[in-house]
Amino acid sequence: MNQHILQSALVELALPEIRYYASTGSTNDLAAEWASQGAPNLALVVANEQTQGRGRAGRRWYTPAGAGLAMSLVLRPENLQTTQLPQLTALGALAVTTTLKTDFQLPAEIKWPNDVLVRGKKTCGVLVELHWQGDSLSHAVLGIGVNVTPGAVPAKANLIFPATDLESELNQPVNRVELLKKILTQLITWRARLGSIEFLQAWKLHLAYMGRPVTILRDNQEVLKGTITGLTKRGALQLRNINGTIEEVAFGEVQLRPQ
Ligand code: BT5
Repeated sequence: MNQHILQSALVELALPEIRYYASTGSTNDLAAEWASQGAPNLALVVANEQTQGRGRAGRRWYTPAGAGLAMSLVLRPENLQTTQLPQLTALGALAVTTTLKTDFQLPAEIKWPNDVLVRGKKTCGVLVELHWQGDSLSHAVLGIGVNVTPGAVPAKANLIFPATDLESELNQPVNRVELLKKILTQLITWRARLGSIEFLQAWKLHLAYMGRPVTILRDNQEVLKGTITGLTKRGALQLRNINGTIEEVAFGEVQLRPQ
């Protein structure tokens, strides 16, 4: 992977600008910095390695050199409605899930709110960061990390949930640039449908643990237990608790575990 290869492979997508880095701290940081200097909507940052890759709530995301995909897209508010902001994480997860299902025939699912699982193991994580100027959104950065080769999967001691990579699940090599192109193609398609019924239905269709009992944790403390029944219009998770009452979990710093 290099700047030239990326640029020629992605030419059909007509992205305004692409920046490739052999190694960087976090692509989300680079995209945010670039956005603050005027990067256009859909400006793309890709790195071969991240040394300070981030998950949510200060957790780490591992991207060793040559083993995964690490990318961040700048999204500009003039192209976004406030009600759509919580769905940006789903946009990333849906783009990866539909790519894995359609182009690789893998049984991919979305572990609400931000993970993509293959056969119950985490293969991808999404991190959306919103940057505000006072009350108005300056830009959003949508970051996606995908494990491509076994080298991308951290040691068990560093994991809070089982993980895997695409090559192990497929038992064949995966070209990272082609994978990136497919994910971005899906992302651009779903981006145009953000907030639509079709978007919500696809998200729901790919939800992991639908109809199954799960536990919701916040800061490692159990906050709710119930059976997943679906999603609200805005994308909050719906659970039926032990009393039969439907409760909603709004997007936030929560973690979901199967029981
Ligand atoms: C995420 O957070 O899953 C969001 C990950 C987003 C990464 C992308 S890469 C491009 C962009 N630039 C960044 O700096 N970040 C984004 P969370 O749900 O908080 O999960 C974090 C947890 O996942 C960690 O605490 C580990 O247990 C686990 N983890 C870390 N690296 C992993 C990997 N490569 N594969 C599977 N699990 C991993």
